[in-house]
Amino acid sequence: MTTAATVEEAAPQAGLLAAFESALAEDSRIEPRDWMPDAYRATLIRQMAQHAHSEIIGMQPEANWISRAPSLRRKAILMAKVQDEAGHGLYLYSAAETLGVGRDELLDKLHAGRQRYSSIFNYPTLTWADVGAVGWLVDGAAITNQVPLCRCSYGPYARAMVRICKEESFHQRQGYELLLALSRGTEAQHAMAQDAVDRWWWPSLMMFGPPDTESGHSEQSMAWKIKRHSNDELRQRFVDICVPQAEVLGLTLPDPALRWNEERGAHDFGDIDWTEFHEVLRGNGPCNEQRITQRRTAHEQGAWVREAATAYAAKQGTEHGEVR
Ligand code: BYC
Repeated sequence: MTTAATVEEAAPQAGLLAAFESALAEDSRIEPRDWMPDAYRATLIRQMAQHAHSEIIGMQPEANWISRAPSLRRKAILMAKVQDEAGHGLYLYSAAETLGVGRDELLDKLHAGRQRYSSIFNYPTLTWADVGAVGWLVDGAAITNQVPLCRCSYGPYARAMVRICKEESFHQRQGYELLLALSRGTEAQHAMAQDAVDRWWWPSLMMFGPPDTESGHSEQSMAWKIKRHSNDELRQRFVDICVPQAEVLGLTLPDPALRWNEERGAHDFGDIDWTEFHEVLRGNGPCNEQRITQRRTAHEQGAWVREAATAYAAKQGTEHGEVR
């Protein structure tokens, strides 16, 4: 039964919802102090946290090669890239904080296995060529997915993505250039590059998420203009971008079904092994255990830094006469 009191409560709520919906319709940004539906906030927290976690876990497979980079130039580039990933994590955790969740809380959830990070980082980087394949394919897939996020309806996320995408495009180019050098190198180097592409191609396609028919969040996220394109649309775009790039590289994409479809104006490609994707999401990928263990250890070992920073901030506050 609707009472007078519930009608009164519902009226301002309806006004707020209308303001939120008209902001979306006008394509203007929702900002932290604006009213937003709880489910919109929760969806953003889930996606942004998963994204931030992916950035910091993504440091591991590449950091694995810093000490073995084949030249000073390659080492400097790789170190800069891995540092950039840490920075991307920071932008994203900060953007998530504007939704009312602290970084500590999000990290606790990651460490407890209650929030995800991208499936792609559960694969090993076995050879130096993997650094190239990660740059070309993983960062390439990331850019394809993330450029539309620069137009995400939530302001802080959209703005963080602008800077992240600029840096990601440098990452993608370094990977491409590295693979090109290997592909045009000795026979053994070419084979190493091909082997890396063979192993990273399919997992890169999985980064875009499940097919549209199984993507539970897409429809609502697209209505809210958090996502601008569906998982399958972006995956198709990525395949179409990669095919001519692979030709220039002189490397073969490991999919016999890959061919241009004149009618669709796009490439057809083979079936993705979704069982593998779901196994990785369930924690059964080749490196899930290793990645999360290393992350927890790094967090524990960094406790003294957080304590020192807190003590320093408190001291600064006291010296300036502030009460904290
Ligand atoms: N891995 O309904 P769906 C980077 C989950 S960082 C794991 O389609 P949504 C980089 C999904 O969370 C790359 N889980 O979901 C860093 C959902 O789980 P629940 C990270 C995945 O959110 C360092 C379920 O499957 N990029 O590039 O609408 C070095 C159903 O999926 C994955 C981002 O995070 C996956 N691949 O769409 C180099 C970008 N895919 O809630 C590079 C931002 C799906 O049902 N995120 N799931 O348990 C997004 O754009 C979207 O969240 C996704 C998924 C397209 C990934």
